[in-house]
Amino acid sequence: MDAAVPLPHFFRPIRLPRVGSTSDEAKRLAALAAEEGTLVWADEQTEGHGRLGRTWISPSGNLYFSILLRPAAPVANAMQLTFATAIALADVVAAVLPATSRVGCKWPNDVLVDGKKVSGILLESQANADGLVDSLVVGIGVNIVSHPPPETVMYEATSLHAEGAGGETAASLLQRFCPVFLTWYETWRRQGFDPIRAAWLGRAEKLHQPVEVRLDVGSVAGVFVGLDTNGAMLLQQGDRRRVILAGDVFPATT
Ligand code: BT5
Repeated sequence: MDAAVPLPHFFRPIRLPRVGSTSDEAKRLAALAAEEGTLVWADEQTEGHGRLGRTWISPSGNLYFSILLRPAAPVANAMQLTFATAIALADVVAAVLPATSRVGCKWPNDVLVDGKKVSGILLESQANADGLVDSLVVGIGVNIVSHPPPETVMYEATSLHAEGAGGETAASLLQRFCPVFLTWYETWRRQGFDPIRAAWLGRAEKLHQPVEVRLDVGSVAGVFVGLDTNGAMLLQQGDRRRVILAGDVFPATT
């Protein structure tokens, strides 16, 4: 790690010029008993991925890193940390952009600037025999200097430089992010999901608006009315309230 990038003691950084995926590397280290706080940061990824094995486009100049956590929590609750991570990122992104930028959180795992995706988050957990978390890897990609063109992504992308934060680098953003993340992680450990959910809803994109959620198979439409106690999306369809566990949210088409 650069001496120029001091991080709180919690973090145990490992910097690589290039790797397949920082999350795959963090999972490999987790299996070798690496400690909580291990942080794998790469300048470039050759096999960066998102949910469902989708590609995360990862040229050099942007930020790619993964944090290994070992919270003493049921694995079912661990996904709540997606929201803690998104709030921390949104706080940091908002702090470096012009005050006129609208920084929002899109369910479940994106940070948007004026409706465009600047960052993606991927949580991958491993449970022990009791259903508790053995390891949890939080993978984060932030577009700093460049972003993919519209024809290559399913949701319009942007970068910090494109949005007016031309002075930021991968290192400077990582340095800003780590202490903020740690504060939210501590809040979650001490107080549970409620404060995280409230903060996330305060930045939620499309809350109380009609949306279309594309599922594994097919899609559903409704009004996005909130999050349940584990972070699932609550979708109101007339008198019926549906709980959506996974999907991709788009503005309603009708
Ligand atoms: C995500 O997945 O948004 C989570 C991405 C997590 C990436 C980090 S980088 C460090 C760590 N190591 C990894 O291997 N992964 C993590 P999802 O919601 O499934 O969105 C993926 C979709 O976003 C793709 O199918 C593209 O449409 C789009 N996409 C790909 N690269 C992008 C980029 N650089 N910027 C914006 N959108 C992108």
